[in-house]
Amino acid sequence: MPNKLITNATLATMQDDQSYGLIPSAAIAIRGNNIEWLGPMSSIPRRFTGQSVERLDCGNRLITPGLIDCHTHLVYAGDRASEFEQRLQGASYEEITRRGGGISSTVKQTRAASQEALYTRANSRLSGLMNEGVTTLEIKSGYGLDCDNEIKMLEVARQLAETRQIRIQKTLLAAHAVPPEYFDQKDAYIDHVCNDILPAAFEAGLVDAVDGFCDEIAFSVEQMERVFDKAQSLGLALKLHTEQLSYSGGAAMAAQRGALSVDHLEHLRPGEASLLATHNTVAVLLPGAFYTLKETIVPPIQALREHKVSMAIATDLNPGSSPLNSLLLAMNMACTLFSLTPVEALAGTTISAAKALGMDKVIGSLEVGKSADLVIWDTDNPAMLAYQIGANPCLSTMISGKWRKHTLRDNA
Ligand code: DI6
Ligand code: FE
Repeated sequence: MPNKLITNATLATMQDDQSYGLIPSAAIAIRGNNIEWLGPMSSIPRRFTGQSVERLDCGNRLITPGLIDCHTHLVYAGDRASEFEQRLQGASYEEITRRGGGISSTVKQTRAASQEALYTRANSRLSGLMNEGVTTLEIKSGYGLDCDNEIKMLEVARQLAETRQIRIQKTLLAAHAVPPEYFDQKDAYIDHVCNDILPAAFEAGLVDAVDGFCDEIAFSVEQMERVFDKAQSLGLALKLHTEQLSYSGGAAMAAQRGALSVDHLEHLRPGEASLLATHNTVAVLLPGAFYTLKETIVPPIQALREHKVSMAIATDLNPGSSPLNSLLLAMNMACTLFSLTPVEALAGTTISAAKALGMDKVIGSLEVGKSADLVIWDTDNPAMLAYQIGANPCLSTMISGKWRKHTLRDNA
């Protein structure tokens, strides 16, 4: 692979979550998979000015780190459009769940689907995200709820990572809902997760982290602690869906165990923000679910900000509470619905999202030594990314030093 030099760029380096880290009239040099140098055009090192270096002039356009969608349920079968209609007639998400709809209805369809069928559907959703500059995403299981089907979902995630030019983190979310065969036996299902599903998926090399849904309609803090005990005994990282529909205390528990992230957080108590800060746990905000469920209680953003908690933003792409196939739109929603600034929104899908996946040593910012994952945008102003609705200014994407989408060159 030839070394590459991208010139005439406006770099938003995103080296921390407080500013864009803008370098105007800049260049960025890539050797192999990594960023080797970046800085002003006036000080490009000589070794990058030779004939053998592949050069690209980007006409002062903006370059950011590759976007990271750190919370998705990308792999599932079917859809829940009929529940959308029921909710519009007044039924709540919880009521639909208690009637046997909700997550259970996707479980039924996902269990019935072949691995190939799941791959085909997930692959087309993945293309939508990748076209907007996503270079890394996380995929959760959680619609199989037994050994074979949870593994089937994670195998699809692995297959996507092998066949598409994308970085994928796999999260086991077996404690997402109670499957029908364990009706009214939540504790027995949690035993099954700890004794069978988690060890089997781990043995198969399919688990980077373990997640759960801590809520009245799902699992209690005590039940999640049992899953986390098992996960930690295997050395796995933790994440938790919590404080989404009601307050449970799950975020405090997860943070105290050093979880990578706690996700949703509409009902987080402002006084708990300091715990997240102390334990370096990222607050993952999911405005697509807030919007879809017409929630009115907003996560305690000001408290998170004051305590300098890293805030990530993700799509939560799933068929029920967030059928949102656009990370740029999630950024826009985070600004309009949660009052994040455009800087916070971009940090939320770059450096803070990398932290939420435990990958911030490798990706998430434009920094010497990190992987050359970047996006060239058809603008010179980073605020445009969160500002526009339904536009896609992504021109070119590079992952690990290799071009993927490359409209800028192809149309030149
Ligand atoms: N919270 C969510 O928003 C998703 N899972 C969860 O625990 C919803 C998943 C679904 O409705 O299918
Ligand atoms: Fe989710």
